[in-house]
Amino acid sequence: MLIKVLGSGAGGGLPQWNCNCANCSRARAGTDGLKPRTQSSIAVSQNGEDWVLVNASPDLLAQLRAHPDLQPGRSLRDSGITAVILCDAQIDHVTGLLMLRERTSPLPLYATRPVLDDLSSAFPLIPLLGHYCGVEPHPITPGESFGIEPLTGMRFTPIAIESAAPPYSPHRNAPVAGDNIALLIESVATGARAFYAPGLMHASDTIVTAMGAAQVVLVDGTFWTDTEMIDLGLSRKRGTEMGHLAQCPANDRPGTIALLDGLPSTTRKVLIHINNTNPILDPASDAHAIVREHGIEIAEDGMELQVQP
Ligand code: HKS
Ligand code: ZN
Ligand code: ZN
Repeated sequence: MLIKVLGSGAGGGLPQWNCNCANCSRARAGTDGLKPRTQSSIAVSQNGEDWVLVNASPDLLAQLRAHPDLQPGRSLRDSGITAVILCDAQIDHVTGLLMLRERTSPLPLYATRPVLDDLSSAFPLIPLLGHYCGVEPHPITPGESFGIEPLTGMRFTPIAIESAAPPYSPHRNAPVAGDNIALLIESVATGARAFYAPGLMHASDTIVTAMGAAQVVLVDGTFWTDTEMIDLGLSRKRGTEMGHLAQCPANDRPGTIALLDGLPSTTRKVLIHINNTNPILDPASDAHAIVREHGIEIAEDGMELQVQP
């Protein structure tokens, strides 16, 4: 099973268009080795020809151009992207659906009921796409595994997580189960398993178990500290208030470094959905060194992860 990291950044990417923080300024200038990052999304395939997109970023078209291998070219109008699975309804994870409107058949879209509801009302991408290719909605339920037609031998298990519905959602302040999911992706034939959670606020026992069962874990790398945006004067909210667990411990709770330390040393651990403010993006920073000392990788656009049992 192969995973391609199409985008490794959080919403806004790196550099973020309106940001002049140290990371964005240096990424813009092309100095100091800070690589630009598009907004988070991965593509997964078993056979290298049929791909499922997990989250559809606003940068989708640029990401597809950067990955010609996602284009098998089997007919005059064709794409390797068979279906899209959504982890939530955040703008940085769903806006790319609009970029798929030229499809010649309805887009198979796998998402929870609350996410499909948000995309049918508050941010009505689904009815809107009805005027173009149309959407074939497949409601998914946390805890219930599903398959996707042409991707034989692959199974997907949504796991409910505590995070946050998007700011525009009617359940922003009244969360419901299924607003956010993590995804366990497996190849039934080989036993290869990957865990993907670009937004994670708290690791429940179910989440820890799912991460422990995977050979590759891609997890929320948004913030280095819980107060990162506050400390920079960029927000009044903590990471946890925005649905993101930081790498460092906070509020008497372990951070993602400690969480990943609890996994077997053979597990490949990767931080993804990294915000432009996060010091780990600077290869010369202490934060970067600390993460690497813990055997944790920092996702980059174009990164390929071969998942093997
Ligand atoms: C910046 C943004 C920070 C950022 C925050 C979040 C906030 C919002 C919410 C996020 C993301 C990027 N790039 N989506 O100003 O530096 O309140 O739910 O998900 O991708 S969380
Ligand atoms: Zn985000
Ligand atoms: Zn910045």
